[in-house]
Amino acid sequence: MPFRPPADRKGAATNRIRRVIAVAATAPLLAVACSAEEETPTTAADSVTITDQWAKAADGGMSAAFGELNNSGDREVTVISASSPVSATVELHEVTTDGGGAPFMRPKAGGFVIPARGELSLTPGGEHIMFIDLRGALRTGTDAPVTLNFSDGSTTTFTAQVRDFAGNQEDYRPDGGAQPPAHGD
Ligand SMILES: [Cu+2]
Repeated sequence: MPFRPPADRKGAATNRIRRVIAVAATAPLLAVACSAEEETPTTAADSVTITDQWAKAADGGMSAAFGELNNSGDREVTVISASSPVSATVELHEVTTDGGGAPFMRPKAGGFVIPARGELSLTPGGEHIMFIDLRGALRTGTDAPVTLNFSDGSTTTFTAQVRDFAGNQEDYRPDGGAQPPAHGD
């Protein structure tokens, strides 16, 4: 192809056409790849396992559950909510810091995302499953069942072992930390 200066509009148009042809040529390949993926329907619940799950012992009020979530699937999955018989309300929380550097926790916008073939650690001081308004004491050595609800409608239930744990008494700011200084979210 002969050299054309950048100002040559005909040359630019030719390049644009070549690009369209290139995209059209790859489109059938993409269609094949997509339909192959749809032939293996796995729910998020099928792909996710939890290990080392535990919950913090508490006399009442609030507590939390933790563990290692593992996604064996090829697509990222999202936990959008959780429930448990141990408390009236269960929330998906993250811990962040305010303008003064003080840690606090709040509902995690968008839920918990577990990357494809990846892991998500729920830890004290990090993302965790929050029990609010415990229906009774969570005693060490007992079990707390927790159900995770995924964005595709599937669910999985695991049992967290209740343990003594004294650390991480984060401030709870259900409004997302909108006290001054405001964060704008
Ligand atoms: Cu929390």
